[in-house]
Amino acid sequence: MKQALIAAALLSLVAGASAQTVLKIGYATSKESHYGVGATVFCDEIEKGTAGRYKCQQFPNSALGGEREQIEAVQLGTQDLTNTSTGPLGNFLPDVKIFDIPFLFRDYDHARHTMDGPIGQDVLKKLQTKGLVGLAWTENGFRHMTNSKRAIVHPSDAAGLKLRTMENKVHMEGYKSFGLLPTPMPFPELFTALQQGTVDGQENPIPVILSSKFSQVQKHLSLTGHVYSPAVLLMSPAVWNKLSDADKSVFTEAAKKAGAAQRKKVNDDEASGIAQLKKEGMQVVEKVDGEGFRKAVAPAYANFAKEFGADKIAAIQAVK
Ligand code: EAX
Repeated sequence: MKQALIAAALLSLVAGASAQTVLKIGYATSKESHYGVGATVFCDEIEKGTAGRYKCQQFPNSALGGEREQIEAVQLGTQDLTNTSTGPLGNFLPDVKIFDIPFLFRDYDHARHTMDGPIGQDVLKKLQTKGLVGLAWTENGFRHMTNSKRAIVHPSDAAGLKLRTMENKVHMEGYKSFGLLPTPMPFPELFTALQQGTVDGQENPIPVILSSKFSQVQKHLSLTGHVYSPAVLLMSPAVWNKLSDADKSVFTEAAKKAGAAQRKKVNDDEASGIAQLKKEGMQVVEKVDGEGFRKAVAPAYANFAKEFGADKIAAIQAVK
């Protein structure tokens, strides 16, 4: 009897020590891309920090679906984690949409300080009210236009082009003011749409243009930098709520490190990516008429002010 008890206790100890939860994490681009770099740092850190009780299985290249679908799955708890752009996230939590206003952020420092400061952290916390745990802001980057028709220098060059956008109303409204014809479409459909000419162009940060090999299907790249594209590491409350406080801080710290690594990869791609894309045959307009694009979108700011509050927009613009 006693021996049986000891054996049972030993067995459960062994089982406990080896109990391992494998978390599914999905993202749009390749494992080598900025999202993959962030995801890998996160996964390594939680595995280390929990002595192997948690590890990940990664699903790059939109294997688990488009970003809207993945966010929904995380909300439902059928997927544990996603590292996603905020493109469709405003449809879940409207507060996120303010960050999608074209030409809101001056540069990377401004955007990162805003996301890491009280304004960004407040929105990150609010995701909880929509059944999503925002572990940390990561990053997609400033978005630039590509197309198969012509070099874009001024808004007049953009006018009339059919441009794929994310499922994002703020982007669509802003881009209409450039004269573009916005066509929302999930990312996994984009390469084929470009290849078949269903749309003339698209806009994405350099890390996405590089890792998705858009140089194969787009001739022109213009460094418009017309909007900042934040990204976020989202976790399902179904998993989060089961974590001990100690594990929660392991996950949060891991996510912060992931965000830092992802931003560093964005920096590196920005630094070396233009030359690479030229080598792959793209014609690059580096000196875009930024002033012209800013002026074109200025009237739309009246609507943005109505939707988000002029004071909220000004508060972001004032971040140093
Ligand atoms: O998050 O849909 C998009 O254009 C996104 O920028 C891409 O999926 C990476």
